[in-house]
Amino acid sequence: MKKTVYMSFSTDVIHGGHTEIIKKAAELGELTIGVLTDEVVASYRRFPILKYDERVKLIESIKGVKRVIPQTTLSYAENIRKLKPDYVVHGDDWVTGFQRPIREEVIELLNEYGGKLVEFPYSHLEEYDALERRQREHLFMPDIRRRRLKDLLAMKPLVRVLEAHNGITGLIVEETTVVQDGETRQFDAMWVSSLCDSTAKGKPDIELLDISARLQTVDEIMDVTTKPIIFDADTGGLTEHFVYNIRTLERMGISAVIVEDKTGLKRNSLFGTEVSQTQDSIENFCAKLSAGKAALRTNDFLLIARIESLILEKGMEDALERAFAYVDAGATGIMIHSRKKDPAEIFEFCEKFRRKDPATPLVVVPTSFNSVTEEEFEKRGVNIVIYANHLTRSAFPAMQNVAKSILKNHRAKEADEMCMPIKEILTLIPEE
Ligand code: SPV
Ligand code: MG
Repeated sequence: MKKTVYMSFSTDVIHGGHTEIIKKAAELGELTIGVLTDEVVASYRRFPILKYDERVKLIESIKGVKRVIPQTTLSYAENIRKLKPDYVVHGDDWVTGFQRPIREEVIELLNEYGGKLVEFPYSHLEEYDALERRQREHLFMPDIRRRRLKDLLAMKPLVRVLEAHNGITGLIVEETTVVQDGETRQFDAMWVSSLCDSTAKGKPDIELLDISARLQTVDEIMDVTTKPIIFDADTGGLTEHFVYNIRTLERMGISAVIVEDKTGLKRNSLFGTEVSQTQDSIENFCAKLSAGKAALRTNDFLLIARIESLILEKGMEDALERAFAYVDAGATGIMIHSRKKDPAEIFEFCEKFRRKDPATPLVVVPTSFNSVTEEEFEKRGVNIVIYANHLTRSAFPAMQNVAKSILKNHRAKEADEMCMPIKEILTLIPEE
């Protein structure tokens, strides 16, 4: 009987290196190719320029390919168990690096029934590397980048976002990957928080940084990363200004803006009612949203209205009334905020909102109600989870400790173990 062969592909640029390995694999037997779904590709490599269906068509048309099926995790386990191929074929580039555990799992699974892993030398041609670099360059471009949050929302039930406030924190959000249970996890997008942007500049979070300063931060992040950006626009300021600023944000390639329904001197929401803060009227805020929506030039950008009723203890009914009014006025997303540790009020809002509105993306910022997992949020209809300040809150205490250690010891030796080695710091910055 003819032997069976399995390979997996994530690429959206087919070159001679790929067709060569496919040819060799097909010589071993009947070849099935598992095409990684968009969600998996985006979770470990980069956002695919060609969507899954297109990539399937490309692979199907290559000589030697008998059949194409989806591979829905980076792990091969599901497809190997289903197909029990005689051979799994891969380039030898996964012997080291983050794919190593995936490879080890493949070997274990094959050993269970006597299958074999066949590895061909990976072709390191400069022109292939250049091709991949060019695809990546593409992802930096504003028109391509802007749309990506909407694409992600269509691709996966929950989008995971972490705050970034400069180039290096942007790179941490962009690059950090963990491999767990055959699955890779990364952050999908970045939050440019008013709190963290202000804190990084040593200023209070009271809408003190002007739009130029805020956009300078965004520009710095955009220069070195490709993931979509959600911009915290505080109250959006005067409607007469907001209509200009929202266009600028859209033109720069930001993917979404969140505006909160407060007015006057804005204070950080986590102060709640401990400081005086005023909520805008539904009418005024709806007018701001409608004007902002009308000013947009594309259909790619999300205008997310943030409801402060629970923060300001105005009650659930007020929060819900506002949510529906804001969507009617043109908001294309809703963020509900709370500073309670107990997530009950957030859950209640999500349930009641979803009963009437199953589609509008729902955003939460679980700084206080941080015991809730992403899976629980997903079950309750949340689409975007923003970890809004965690790189700021982790970095600065570490710096204070190092500063204190140097002062106490009159030298830096003791502080060294708290510091990343210089060699590692250098690897944080990707080489061009
Ligand atoms: C921010 O990160 O600046 C926010 C979220 O607006 S919060 O700090 O919780 O108000
Ligand atoms: Mg803010």
